[in-house]
Amino acid sequence: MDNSNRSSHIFKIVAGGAGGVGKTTFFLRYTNGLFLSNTSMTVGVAFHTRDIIKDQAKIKIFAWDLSGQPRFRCMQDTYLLGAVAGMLFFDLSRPESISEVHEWVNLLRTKGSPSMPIILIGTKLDLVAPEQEAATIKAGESMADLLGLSFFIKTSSKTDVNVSEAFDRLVELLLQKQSSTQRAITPAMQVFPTT
Ligand SMILES: Nc1nc2c(ncn2[C@@H]2O[C@H](COP(=O)(O)OP(=O)(O)OP(=O)(O)O)[C@@H](O)[C@H]2O)c(=O)[nH]1
Ligand SMILES: [Mg+2]
Repeated sequence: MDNSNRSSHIFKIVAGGAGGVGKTTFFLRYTNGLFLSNTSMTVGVAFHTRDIIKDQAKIKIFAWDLSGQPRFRCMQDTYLLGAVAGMLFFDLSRPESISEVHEWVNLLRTKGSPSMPIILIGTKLDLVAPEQEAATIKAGESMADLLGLSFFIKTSSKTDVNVSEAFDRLVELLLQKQSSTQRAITPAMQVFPTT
């Protein structure tokens, strides 16, 4: 197969959210296809990567998985530099964990790029009682609307629900953003040809 006309993209993504909500487990499911029931808390920051192909484009995802433990917050700012998107997490089976999302949005928008798309991910769907599911999902959707986030998605790393879908939708968004930026700068480049 001829790969020569495929473009390459590198997307640096940062992830945040309260301690223990399942960030690291989510990335391990995506990058290794595994579910770990006994992860240790992340010390400071962890790094995950995966290569994918979407719409003929070769994409490298670099994800910086920031620990949710407040004691590491002071050393995390540098990892936000150059990030093109954010993934923020809360635990659907522990609805109070959504209250930290606001603070994470502020951190990403002030120390990272103010215009970066941020998505909200509800984790551990497998632990949510059926009668509580509708209310928890509504809380996630309302929070995403309130904070101007790109979308909310419910997931389970344990039963592998919506993990790849969350990345697919985010990558699609980033590709669209990049192509609209390119369209916006192309006319100027035509005025000043380089040849
Ligand atoms: N049942 C269930 N448990 C999960 C799921 N995702 C994560 N867990 C468990 O939740 C616990 C904490 O997960 P982590 O991924 O370490 O949480 P974290 O957000 O990275 O935590 P910090 O690194 O401290 O910020 C682990 O015991 C996981 O196995 C899930 O989808 N379902
Ligand atoms: Mg972790």
